[in-house]
Amino acid sequence: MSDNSLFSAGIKRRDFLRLTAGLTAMMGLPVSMSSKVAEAATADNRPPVIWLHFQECTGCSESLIRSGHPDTASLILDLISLDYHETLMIGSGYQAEESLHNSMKNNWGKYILVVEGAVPLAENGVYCKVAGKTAQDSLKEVAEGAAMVINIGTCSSFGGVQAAAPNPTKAVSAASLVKDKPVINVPGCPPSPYNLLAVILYYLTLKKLPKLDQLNRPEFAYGRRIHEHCERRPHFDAGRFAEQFGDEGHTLGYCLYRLGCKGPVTFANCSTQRFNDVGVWPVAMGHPCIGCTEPDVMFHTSIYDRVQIHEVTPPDFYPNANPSKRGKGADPLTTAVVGMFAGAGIGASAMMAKKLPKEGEDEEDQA
Ligand code: FSX
Ligand code: SF4
Ligand code: F3S
Repeated sequence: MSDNSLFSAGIKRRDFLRLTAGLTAMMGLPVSMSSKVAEAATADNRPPVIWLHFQECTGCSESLIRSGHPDTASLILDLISLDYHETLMIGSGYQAEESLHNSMKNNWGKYILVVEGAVPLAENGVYCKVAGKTAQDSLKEVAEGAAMVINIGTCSSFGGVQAAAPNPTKAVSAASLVKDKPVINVPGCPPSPYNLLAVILYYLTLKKLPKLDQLNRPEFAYGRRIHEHCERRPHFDAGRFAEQFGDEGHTLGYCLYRLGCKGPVTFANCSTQRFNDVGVWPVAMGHPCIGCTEPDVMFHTSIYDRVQIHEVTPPDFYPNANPSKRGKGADPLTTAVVGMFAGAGIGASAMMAKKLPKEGEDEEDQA
């Protein structure tokens, strides 16, 4: 893709540069790399991508193609050569199969395989077949010639809803079946399209995978808990909780922990990156996080159950308790005090509580 085709696709240069600068920061790269990222995004070396669908709801693809401004979908689709995608391609039947096999043959060892959905193993995989082949066989065949495998969504990363008890089709993650290729998981149900875009851009810019966590997720996107950067966090620390949907606390934007929010045990960047450029994410909309990026949370615990808080990490904006160390992050004492209070379920550190307005008091009254 050339620079011109990207901009003629309706993406304004200023928006594009702003986006690549933001993505550079999100990927944990120095700002000086921003021009390299923009260069990689406009270079003429689109990697071929084969996108397979197994057991899922197509929400991952939906989330991608319905992304906002600048149009993330256009960006991703312009960055890659999407040779096969069952729901987006125009061709069907034998024509579609031919395009899959041509792409594999012409790009053997070089294409990126994106997998959406889990793989059922019960009864020889009969519960998910495309073109007469089971999901398991298709995955094996296409993964063999791939340079790397990106599992998009929680179903392909961890099994998702299909693998929830009693798991009648014996669904497993695609990640668990691919053993001899670099695998990167981009979970979320659905995942943020920015995370897929950032993974592809990182790979195109640096020709390697980003640093991964123990669940093969890119650390730049899944390295921190939702809870650390949640706008409702001061309410958690102050012990102010919504007790029921629609009650006063809920209306006032209090913490959703008691409604079952899984933010304290969920690693993802929803609270910072947000979705679709309109600044929303589930918790901002008043819905508790359901832990959709974690293997053992969503569909494994009920939505309204409260998670155990073992370790409370203070948000970045906490002042340091030790004045001589201010500006260097929270010291262990601050962390311990915050953790002790929150862990005991009695609300926040006195420090934060002092800073927050009391019930019925305006913030301005505090100043
Ligand atoms: Fe759906 Fe994707 Fe959830 Fe799964 O997203 S949004 S069920 S992660 O595979 O289509
Ligand atoms: Fe935000 Fe949920 Fe943490 Fe409350 S428990 S601060 S709503 S992430
Ligand atoms: Fe999922 Fe929680 Fe984010 S439910 S979309 S990880 S806020």
